[in-house]
Amino acid sequence: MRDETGHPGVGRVLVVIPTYNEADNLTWIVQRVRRAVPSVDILVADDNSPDGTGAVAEALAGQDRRVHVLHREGKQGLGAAYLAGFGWARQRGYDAVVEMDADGSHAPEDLPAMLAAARDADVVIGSRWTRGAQVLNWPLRRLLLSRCGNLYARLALGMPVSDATGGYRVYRLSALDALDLASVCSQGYSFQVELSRLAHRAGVRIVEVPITFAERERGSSKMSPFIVAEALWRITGWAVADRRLAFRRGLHGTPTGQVRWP
Ligand SMILES: Nc1nc2c(ncn2[C@@H]2O[C@H](COP(=O)(O)OP(=O)(O)OP(=O)(O)O)[C@@H](O)[C@H]2O)c(=O)[nH]1
Ligand SMILES: [Mg+2]
Repeated sequence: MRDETGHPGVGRVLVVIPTYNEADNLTWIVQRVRRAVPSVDILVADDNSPDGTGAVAEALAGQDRRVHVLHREGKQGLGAAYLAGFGWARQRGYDAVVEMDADGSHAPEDLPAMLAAARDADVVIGSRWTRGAQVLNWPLRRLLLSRCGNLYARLALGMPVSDATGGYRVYRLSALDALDLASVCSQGYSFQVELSRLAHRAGVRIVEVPITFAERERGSSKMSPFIVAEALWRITGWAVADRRLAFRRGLHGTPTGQVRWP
């Protein structure tokens, strides 16, 4: 029997959309996903948004059986919402999850190319900083923050990834199973860097696909100085821990298998 929720070469795909006060954006983004890739299911992971996003999500789920809602108690950060979404997907036997913002920055129209790349990859990162990508309407300070943040992450952590902070991704569930998700502690942007780091170290196949990223037009950003500071100190902490471990290994010749990475 044909699996009507399957995407060719990838299997059952769940697009996880975390929301906090995105009532003005959610219907628009869900409709665009449904048009761009009819084969996927959608999970809205809402942190009890005061603006009624949860009710908008319920209305969408009532009209479309492929749209689901995960109501969470309160605002606990992007990372926690995604981990809950990954767990939801695992319990229901999905083969891959997609991370996508609700604010329109991640164009659903780019998803077919990302899913095509996922046929031969474990993790697909929709990159703003690879050849062919476009970033529309971002102010200079955001461009600089993203470029510098990515440069720092790449150099500090030695990852060959152009957009380690980017939040538009496809993960195969089998790849997530290879990562120690219980160790993840990031809340904001650093969640994306932390998962990139875990994936890189687990040796799973990471591929980047150029995307067209656009500044949000409606609703307000949840970016904060705390989120930027968290990324900075976590990346620095991981880099220091990596170097200490490499030094200890050099000193004692400790086999990799006996070392627990921080
Ligand atoms: N469930 C949940 N979703 C969140 C939380 N914080 C942010 N989000 C959602 O995560 C996505 C990204 O958040 P944005 O506010 O767009 O943050 P950003 O994209 O890093 O920043 P901008 O580029 O300024 O928009 C959006 O869909 C938000 O609604 C949270 O604490 N819980
Ligand atoms: Mg955004």
